[in-house]
Amino acid sequence: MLFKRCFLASLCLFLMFIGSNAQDKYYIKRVDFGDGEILESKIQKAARVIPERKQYEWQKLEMTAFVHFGINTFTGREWGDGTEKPELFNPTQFDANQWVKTLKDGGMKMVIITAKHHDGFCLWPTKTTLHSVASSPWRNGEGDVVKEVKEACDTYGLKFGIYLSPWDRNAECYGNSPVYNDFFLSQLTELLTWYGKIDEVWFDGANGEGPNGRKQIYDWQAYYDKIKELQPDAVVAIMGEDVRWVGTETGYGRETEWSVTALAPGGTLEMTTINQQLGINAQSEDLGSRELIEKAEHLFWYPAEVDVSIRPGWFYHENENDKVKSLAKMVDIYFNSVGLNAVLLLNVPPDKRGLIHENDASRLQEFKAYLDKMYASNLMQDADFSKEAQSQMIFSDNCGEVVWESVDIPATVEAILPYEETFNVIMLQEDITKGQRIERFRVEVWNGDQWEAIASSTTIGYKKLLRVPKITTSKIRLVIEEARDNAIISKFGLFLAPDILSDPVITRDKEGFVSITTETLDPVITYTLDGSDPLPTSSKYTKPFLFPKGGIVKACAFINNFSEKSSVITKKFYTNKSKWKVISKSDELTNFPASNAIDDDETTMWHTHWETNTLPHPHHITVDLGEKLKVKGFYYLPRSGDNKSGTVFKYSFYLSSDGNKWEQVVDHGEFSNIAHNPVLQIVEFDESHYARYFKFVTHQGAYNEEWISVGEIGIINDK
Ligand code: FUL
Repeated sequence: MLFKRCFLASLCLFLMFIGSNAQDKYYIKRVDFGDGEILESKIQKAARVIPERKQYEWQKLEMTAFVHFGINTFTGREWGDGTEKPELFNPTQFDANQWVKTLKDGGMKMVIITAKHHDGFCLWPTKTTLHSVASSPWRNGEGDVVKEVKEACDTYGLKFGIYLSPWDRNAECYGNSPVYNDFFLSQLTELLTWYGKIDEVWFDGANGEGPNGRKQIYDWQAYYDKIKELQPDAVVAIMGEDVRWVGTETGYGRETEWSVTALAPGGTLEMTTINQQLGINAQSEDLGSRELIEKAEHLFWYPAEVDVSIRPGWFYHENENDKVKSLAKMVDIYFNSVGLNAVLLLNVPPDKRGLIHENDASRLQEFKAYLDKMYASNLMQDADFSKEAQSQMIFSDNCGEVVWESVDIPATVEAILPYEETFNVIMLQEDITKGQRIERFRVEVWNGDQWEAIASSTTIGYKKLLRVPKITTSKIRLVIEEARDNAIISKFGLFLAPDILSDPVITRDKEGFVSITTETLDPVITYTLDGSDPLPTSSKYTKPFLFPKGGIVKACAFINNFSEKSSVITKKFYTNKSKWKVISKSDELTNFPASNAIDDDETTMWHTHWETNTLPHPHHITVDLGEKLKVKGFYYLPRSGDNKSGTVFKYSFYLSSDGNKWEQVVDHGEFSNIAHNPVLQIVEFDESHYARYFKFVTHQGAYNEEWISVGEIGIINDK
């Protein structure tokens, strides 16, 4: 049997790290090239950059949880501005055990809590500021969220990490650099000494202060030194030296994901200078190609972490209870994070009660059940390797696991299964304790006559998962086409992942007709309009129906006589826009007129001039609703697709009943975090207003561009 369990894992790991082969030189975490070093020699070295032990331990966690909880949970915002009163923080049923148990049941191996977000409110009774739980009514000011979460993690055997935002919108000393650095170091010291072992420290790179804001020069080196002194086994993420932000908040990593990067880790001057010279940052598509290595003077083991929220926002918002990601989406994210050589950091934000909401909890359970079912049987378990494979690979025992090292590149590993098997997932892993080496590979199956390629890709790294259409065979082979040095494979697995029904898609046209579609063949789609979950007995969808006033449509697709169903998909529609008219706008491109912003079609947009004749902010659009409505808020939907150029960050919003006299309802508001998470923005006013006209004025773009783009803009009406 080729795949045995490793019972002496820790002992073996130690042996692996000191290296069994003395002539092999490895570079732990960093390699520096000599002047004029040729590419071949650089590539040889690149193949031998290996993780630090703590980075390797972290990588093996695969799935970790983020918990965004704090003052924003109670104000409904994504970024607080630091003026929130601590009295607002008052969860009524706070239960850290419920969080950690729910996350563990969802397959998570670590919990990272937002000890302090950008608003500066501390979830532990810090001595550095009064802006903390100690000034809140929760547990009469005696509570400590960090302590309770850490204790729950210990109870359930999960690792524990802290998020501490460097950007602090409350601290008075923020911007007075030496003073704030001391303040921040004191906060860090408390967190790193009061709660026992900390496994990850997460330093957010977000800093929203504008050109007139307070500019803080962070002393990153002092922060790193403090962590090394107090918690040497903790990995430091994002603005840290051990774990890299994958570059988006979508849940999707790169197909080519190198853990050995030219991107220099951390925020120190040395590292930022290296990155500036190479013209790269965490969001660059290429961080490790041969072309880049040719230019680079150093390489680093700097692996990717994919952070994404189970809901659209990072914090809990009641109006997102029905927007918890579907099972199909969660599984897709899994394959595109863990399956693309990254660690998944999935955010699950507790609600105002201080509990993980039922909807998130049940999705996590479904997700874990799905993965368990998929991994239940590795169809390669009893495979034999052909003679040819054995001549091309050296098989050796690595702590009870068989690893194979190719004697050359290209190399082919042909495996023969005892029986014909059906699979749709291929899993490959490199032994990263010896580096990440593979640059291109393909997988082929024997179709009775010849070898047929069923999948191909570039990097593998710690783990690569490839989804393929279901295939039945007893002969499969891996062809390693290109690698930086001999390839070392630690696992080759085949699995049968259960089918998931595609989610129904609910849309409404400008006239107010709702359509529900799905990619699933021969489904029965049922729907409700009263907020309840659709059952087999609910209204059956057969053709578009009129729904002009808006409300909630929920839909579910069933197959096999209702024995299998999709996730329930919810879509909220506001009053329809058929009577709306744009009566004034600052600018528009002919192909992207302002009217596209109110056509109820998310795929069209309003875009102002951007290449030539660009006009600066403010831009504006004024809309006549055609009737007087009770308006309790508005929404802004960024343009659809991956390109989010022109997304708006700062805006003002006005209402009027006659189009002449205007009331400013929001003065210089911000769509917090929209640059990294450009999802639907819902702004609810403190009170409703009767109005027939609205005006939306922009002041700043999310990417500091002068032009703007708007997928849709609309009002939220009170009926
Ligand atoms: C971002 C922050 O601005 C968001 O609020 C969130 O905390 C996310 C994980 O990181 O940079």
